[in-house]
Amino acid sequence: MKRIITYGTFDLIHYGHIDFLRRAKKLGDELIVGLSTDDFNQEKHKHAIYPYNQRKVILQAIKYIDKIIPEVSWEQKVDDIQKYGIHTFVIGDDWEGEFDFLKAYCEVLYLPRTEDISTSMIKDKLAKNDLFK
Ligand code: C2G
Repeated sequence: MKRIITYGTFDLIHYGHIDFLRRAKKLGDELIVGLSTDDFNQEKHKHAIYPYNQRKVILQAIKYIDKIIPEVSWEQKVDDIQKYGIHTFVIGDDWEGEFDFLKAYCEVLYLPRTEDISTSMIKDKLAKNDLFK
């Protein structure tokens, strides 16, 4: 049983998130997602539109995800890797190198982000009301 773990806010879920999760799941048999809590988002200086419980309901509907745990701190990853017997930690390459310290505990992979889509882009388009230009 090859367990994969990743972490994120996954706000205003979009196809870039979905394709990341599809590729992450392909790395093993089970994918665990550490979903950033609203408090932890504040630490990440991120303001999610959807609160944690709504983001969790959305992730629960995604077939690639087998388990969702709350991400409450930067420090929990090592404990999670040991607690869940994780084989691979994976995250988008916007984080390239940031989690290499986890190589002492499991494989660490950075996957290419999907181009031209992001939650902040969606927010900007909505704010400027130029959704279809
Ligand atoms: N992602 C992607 N392509 C995009 C947008 C996002 O592949 N166009 C990936 C990111 O690289 C990340 C995941 O989708 O691996 C979730 O993205 P965010 O919710 O923005 O994650 P982030 O806030 O960076 O949280 O401890 C780690 C942090 O919690 C990561």
